[in-house]
Amino acid sequence: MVRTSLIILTRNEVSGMKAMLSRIPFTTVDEYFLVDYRSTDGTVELARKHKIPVVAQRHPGRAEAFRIAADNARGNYLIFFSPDGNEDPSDIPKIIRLLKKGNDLVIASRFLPGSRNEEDGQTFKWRAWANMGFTLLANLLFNRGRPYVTDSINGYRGITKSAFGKLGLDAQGFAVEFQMTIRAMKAELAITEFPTLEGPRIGGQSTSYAVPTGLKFVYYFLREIFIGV
Ligand SMILES: Nc1nc2c(ncn2[C@@H]2O[C@H](COP(=O)(O)OP(=O)(O)O)[C@@H](O)[C@H]2O)c(=O)[nH]1
Ligand SMILES: [Mg+2]
Repeated sequence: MVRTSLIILTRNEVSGMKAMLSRIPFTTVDEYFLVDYRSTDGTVELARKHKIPVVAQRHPGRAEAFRIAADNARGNYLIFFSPDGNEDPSDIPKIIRLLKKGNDLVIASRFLPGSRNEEDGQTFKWRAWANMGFTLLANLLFNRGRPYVTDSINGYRGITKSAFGKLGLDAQGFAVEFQMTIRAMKAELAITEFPTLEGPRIGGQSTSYAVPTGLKFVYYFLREIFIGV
């Protein structure tokens, strides 16, 4: 029986994949596959060489990748992992444990005591500050009276397939995690976090550019207000 599905999200991530392959605890999940958007750097070939099934994505964006992943996954628990170096693969069993305990959404947080985020040690932590601002607003508007969520946008997370289906996520690109968190708050799902250690990117390049991504966040945030509960 397939209960846990590990989904690896890639868009030209061959260096990170090479570094992560031996560290991903594949034996702790029931199935795993890659959702890849048109990588041209050997990511897909590397995955195939290691017998990792590949689902090819036609339209770009993490949101689209999440939806394709949920359509293809056979498990009740979906774990999203990005092999770009930022995410610590040894957290995967923690996410599974917390889902199996009955949580609907489990987020690896870069802002809880004991965690680390990529910008720690820098004077200007633009990304972290923007994240904290969006996260504060999401909590104030949509999460009243419930435990504070500290990292509403981290992509490193797990969710039950049924919760994923209920949320009807229709965001585009990098806003999907933020929309997922807000809608989980609105639906009063059980959300929990645990501290994670964010590592530096390994090779490749981020395609999340601060200004367009930030504007998307503002748009989707306002949209959630207008849509209502
Ligand atoms: N499947 C899929 N993965 C993507 C897409 N865009 C980015 N990714 C992956 O998502 C992860 C995070 O992307 P990245 O650009 O590093 O964003 P950042 O971590 O927020 O800077 C990486 O593993 C990327 O390879 C996409 O359109 N489809
Ligand atoms: Mg990243």
